[in-house]
Amino acid sequence: MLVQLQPMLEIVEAALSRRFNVRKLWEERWLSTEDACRVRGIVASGHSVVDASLLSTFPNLEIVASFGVGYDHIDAKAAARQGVIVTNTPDVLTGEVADLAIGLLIATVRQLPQAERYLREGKWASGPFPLSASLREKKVGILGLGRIGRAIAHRLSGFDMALCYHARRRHEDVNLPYYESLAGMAKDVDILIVAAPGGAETRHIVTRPIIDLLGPEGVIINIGRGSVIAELDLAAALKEGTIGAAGLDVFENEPVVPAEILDHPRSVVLPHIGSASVRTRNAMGQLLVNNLMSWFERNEAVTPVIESVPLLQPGIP
Ligand code: 8YV
Repeated sequence: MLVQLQPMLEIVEAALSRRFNVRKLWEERWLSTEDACRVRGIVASGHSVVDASLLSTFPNLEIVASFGVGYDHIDAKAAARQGVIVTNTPDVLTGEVADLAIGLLIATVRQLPQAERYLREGKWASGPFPLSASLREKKVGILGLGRIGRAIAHRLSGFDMALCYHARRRHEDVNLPYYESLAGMAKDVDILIVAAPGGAETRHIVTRPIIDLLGPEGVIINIGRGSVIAELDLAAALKEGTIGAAGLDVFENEPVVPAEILDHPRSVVLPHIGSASVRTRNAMGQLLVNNLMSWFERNEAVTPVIESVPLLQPGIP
């Protein structure tokens, strides 16, 4: 038996119910102890918290299959201690999220949503839209050089802009300037693109001093996780003008967006749509289903997260 924590795409739910006995936890709210013992898999998505206490409710749990690449909502270490593997949906969304980062970057710097609103509000007849900032001759720093950070760098390499990155370690196979310190990079760049995953290690690594180093013309783009940026610091920096603009697809307490960010004339805000195309969400759903099928048919996972890999190696109990 599987328990599903939240509603999912119809085609994912249909594929799951064709193959498995699925219980929808948000509808039932409660399972008998007998049923809890029958649960062998959890189907989770980006917002369903899977902590040690939930994991321990299911003594015969084998797998948590999550919809999305980020899994900061799942305690993967606690799962590993319980012998439970966790899978996510990497790769299939990389290009989509990187495309969105580029769109958000251009929209923020060239003020595309603001210009469109100007036209729709009938203001064009009374004069041209005010001139925007420019991407030309700007230096971009990417925070986080995982799959998505790399795909953003790849796209930006065609933009004729200076690029660099900060990550936990230097990536020897990448020919871009590396900054060991985030502050060092923030001091040198005009635009900071956050492509780092969420979780305890990256929580609030972008705080007011880092934001201020970008300067009053500086721009921050976030398509990683809202928790990476101390959001109230960003709101204050925007209000006080120590940073120029922000383009955000992710927030600390989604779907809540602080009023100071929402109301700022140079903020561009999106409702976490990085991977949200029909094509990519279907591919993510298919990968989630493949992980479950492969686990229950062959005891193999297609895309286990790093914390689960030791559990899948033969010889390790
Ligand atoms: C989804 C994401 O919005 O993959 C991720 O980590 O943040 C997004 O692709 C989310 O997973 C939907 O549940």
